[in-house]
This record gives sequence, structure tokens and C-alpha cells, in this order.
Amino acid sequence: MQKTLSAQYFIELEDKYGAHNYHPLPVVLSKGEGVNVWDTEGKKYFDFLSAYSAVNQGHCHPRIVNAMKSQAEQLTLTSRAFYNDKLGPYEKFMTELFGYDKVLPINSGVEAVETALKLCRKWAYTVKGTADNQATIIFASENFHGRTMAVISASTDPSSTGGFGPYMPGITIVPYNDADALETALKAGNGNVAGFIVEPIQGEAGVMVPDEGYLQKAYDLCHQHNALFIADEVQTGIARTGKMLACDYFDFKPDILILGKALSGGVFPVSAVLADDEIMLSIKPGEHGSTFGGNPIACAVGMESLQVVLDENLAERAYNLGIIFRSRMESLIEKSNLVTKVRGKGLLNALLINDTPESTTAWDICIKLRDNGLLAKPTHGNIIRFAPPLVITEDEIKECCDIIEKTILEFR
Ligand code: IF1
Repeated sequence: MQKTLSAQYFIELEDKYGAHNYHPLPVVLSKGEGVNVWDTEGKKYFDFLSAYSAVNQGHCHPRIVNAMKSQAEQLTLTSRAFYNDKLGPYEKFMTELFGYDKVLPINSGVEAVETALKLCRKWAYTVKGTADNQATIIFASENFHGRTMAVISASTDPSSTGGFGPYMPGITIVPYNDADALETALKAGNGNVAGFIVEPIQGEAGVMVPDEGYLQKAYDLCHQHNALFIADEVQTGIARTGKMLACDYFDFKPDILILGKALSGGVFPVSAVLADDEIMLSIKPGEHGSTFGGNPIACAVGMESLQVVLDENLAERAYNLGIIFRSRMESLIEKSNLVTKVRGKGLLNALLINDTPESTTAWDICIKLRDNGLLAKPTHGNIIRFAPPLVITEDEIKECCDIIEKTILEFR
């Protein structure tokens, strides 16, 4: 009895003393290793959320944890008031790996998005020649870029925006995956459009994969109108979709690249914005910053996290195992009318549940998946996102497909 109480004990503590800004699945985790997590009662699960694609390298990857430990015993934080011996090497590594002149290191994903938006506006005023305070930025409907006031000003999700007005001006919203609508907005912008920010795959919207030619067309349209193409790869980046970046499926390089989440393997908040000099140097000393941005631990962790992705070929693994996962889900769709569609790239996938978004069916299925040893969570009502750590093996992905199939076929 005591062990069962311990799970409930932790749930009640959070309920009593914590803000109620989440509705977690009822499971209390206490250990993570690779593709697995364990709850307080010692039950083992496959983690198919990966902290929203922050632990692509697997929970507590030893190389990344050791990088954090050894730096933490050496020097944790200098602030940017001084130089340190980790930031420069990290910046060199990042810019060479992703092919940009410079990187601006920051902490959370939304801080990186805000940084990208500020860079975009600054570039418009100082390089493009947009009149002061006239710059606009185009966003895609159903976007998710974080929770700060600027990005929720561009959200079309009432649960993200409701009750937080007034909103930031200078925002235009166009339908996702609609190049014509983007072209119309660029033309209507009368030359004041500074940029277009987009997720190569919309994660929160339900793993919405755009048409094959959309992103390339959007990039080309932006450049026809002297506007920047900004890729938010906080969730799709770092090998998640089967390439190091989702944009690597195409032959353009985003003008501004935003990274976060798995940039640290989930052990520390690390995010980054990359751009070439014309854009990056539009922000001068003293015009932007952060206490923890580029701290020595973040640099050590970021470098090791990326090296692990390269050394363990995680992008190739995600690509190949994603094909197996989606084909298993396609065969499940043949067997059950409870599931209607699977979509995704690499190991960022989602299964559509045959019920309304308002129904609790997807949630109830996730509860059964939990009982069967697999953790996943619905996004937007009737869509279940499946995104395991990229270190999952072929045998494990097949075992997990068996669990998903068993749960769906036995449901109700
Ligand atoms: C939560 C969603 C996912 C992101 C993209 C920026 C950010 C995120 C494409 C901001 C963050 C997280 C936030 C997290 C849940 C998760 C999420 F459900 F909220 F929408 F992944 F889809 N750009 N996504 O996905 O990064 O500031 O959070 O580090 O609980 O809010 P952040």
C-alpha cells in the first residue's frame, strides 16, 4: 500500500503547491535511461514523448551527463560580462556544423524564437530599410512557438492566447501549407514584411507535414520579396525527423535557424539562433542578451549532445525506424476503425483517433498505453503524438508497435 501511496503523494503535492498550468497524464516518474523511464513504483515504460523531443539522445545519456558534471565542477556561469573558455569553441562547432557565420546562444526554445523575431525586425530596419515600427512578420496558423507574449500574439490557439491581451502588433497570419496565401500576404505587406517564421512540421498542431514543395516555395517567395525565411526547428531539429534538420530535406538554408530542446539532450536548457553576418550583426552590443545565455555548462552539454547525434547516426536511425513505425501503423489502420491516419517524418509521428477533438478517446487510449508500458500524450484532442528517443532499437520499435496495436485493438 505504501508504494502506491507514494505516486499519489507526489501528485497531491503538485496539486497543492504547484500552479495548475498543466494536466499531466497520471504517472509519476523517478528514473530515466535511454528509451525507458520508470515510475515511483518501479514500473518500466517506453517513453514515446521524449519530453516533446528534448531527449532525442535518450534519457540521461552518459556522455552528456558527464559533460554536464565535469563542467559543473569547473565553471558554471560567468555571464557575458566576461569571456570564458567554452563559448568560443562551442560557437565555432555550431556554426561549422550548421553552416552559418554566427550563433546567438540562449536558453529556452521560446527565448530563441523571440531572439529570431528581434533579429528579423532589426535586420529589416537596419539592412532592408523598412521604416521605423513598420516591420511585420508573417506566421502560419496553428503555429506553436512557445508561451511568451510576442509568440502568443501570433497564435491561433485560443488556449494559448485567450485572456492574455493586448497583443503584440506587426503580425500577419496565413494558413499553413498554403504558398499562395503567403504570396498574397507578402505582396500586401507593401515591402514591410521582415520575415516569415514557420515550423517545417507543425508539432503541436498534430504533426502536420506540409506538401512536398511548400517550404521550398515559401523560401523562394520570401526571397522574391526581400523577407527572411525563419525556421523554427526547436522540435523538428537535432535528427528528430530523419535528417539533422527538417529543412535538410530541401535544398535551401533558412535565413535564421532556431534550435532548442534536444540541443542539450534534455539535461539542461540550451537553445540557439543561427544566421549569417548580415542578419546577426544587426544586433549590436548591449541590444540583446540573457544571464545564462551561452553559459559554460550549456556549451559543454550542447557540444556533446550534438556529437552524440553524429557519432550514433541518430538521424539515419530516425529515418529508417520511422518507416517501420508508419508502416506498422498503416497496417493497424487496416485492422481497426479507431485509428484513421498516421503522419510524420522520421520519429516524429502522430496517429489520428476516430473521434472528435472534444472527446476523451485519445486521452483514454493514452491511459491504456500507460497501463501497457508505453507513455504518450494526445495533442489537440484526437491526435496522439508518438516520438520516442532516437536511440530506440529496431526490436524495441517493433515491440512498441505491438503494444500500440494491442492497446488499440483491445480498446473499449
Ligand atoms: C509546453 C507544445 C510541443 C516548440 C516549437 C518553440 C517552442 C516549442 C516548435 C518553445 C515548445 C513544447 C512546449 C511544452 C510542450 C511542447 C510542445 F505542446 F507545447 F506545443 F513540443 F509541441 N518552438 N514546445 O515545440 O520552446 O520555450 O518550451 O523551450 O509544455 O509548453 P520552450
